[in-house]
Amino acid sequence: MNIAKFKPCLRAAAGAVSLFFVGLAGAGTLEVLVLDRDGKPTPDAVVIVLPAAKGTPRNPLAMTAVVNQEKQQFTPAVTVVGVGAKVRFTNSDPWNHHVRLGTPGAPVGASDGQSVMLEGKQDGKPASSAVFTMDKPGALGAALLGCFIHSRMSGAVYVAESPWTVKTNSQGVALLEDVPEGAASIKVWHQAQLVEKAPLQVNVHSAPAKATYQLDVAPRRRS
Ligand SMILES: [Cu+2]
Repeated sequence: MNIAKFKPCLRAAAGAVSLFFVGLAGAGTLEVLVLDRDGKPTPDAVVIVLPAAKGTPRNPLAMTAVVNQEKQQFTPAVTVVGVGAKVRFTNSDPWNHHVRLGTPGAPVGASDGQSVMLEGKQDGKPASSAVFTMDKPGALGAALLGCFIHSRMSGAVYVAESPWTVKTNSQGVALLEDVPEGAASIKVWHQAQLVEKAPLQVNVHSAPAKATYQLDVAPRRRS
């Protein structure tokens, strides 16, 4: 931006202009729309923004989270946390479930995976739960959730390698705030996208920017 252009304004309304410059504190908002192979908005994709400049978003990543097992589903389906976060799994169904934490690419039941069986909830008793500490960031550290009894149960916990990591909403949109101005790359993680795609390069300004990222797959929707 050319500061010289604003000199007349500075003289005219110094107060208003200084407010304007506070707004340009070197960060912007980025709205990322994730589409599947067929161009449909994709919920529960994890958008990771890696800015070249340093900064800190106002809202830090969650260091605790709860994933519920109810109606034979992990809810929420995808959880984004910071490195070292403690995630509690609670079985609210009346029947038993496993919490299986698989590593992407590893066969089910591989020895490096962790699992625990949570007994079904009985009337008048608290639901059984277990806490896992999530300490491996990035795609290789993502925990793919499953249950040995109910094969349709799936989900994921993504441990963010960047403080700008947000999952897409039901409209396939992730809103990232306080992204430092300048160059940034956008990566998208989705459980169904097995081959990592090249990051998208964007330039973040103080004005809200939009970007679209298309996956190579059409993930199955949750019923
Ligand atoms: Cu189960």
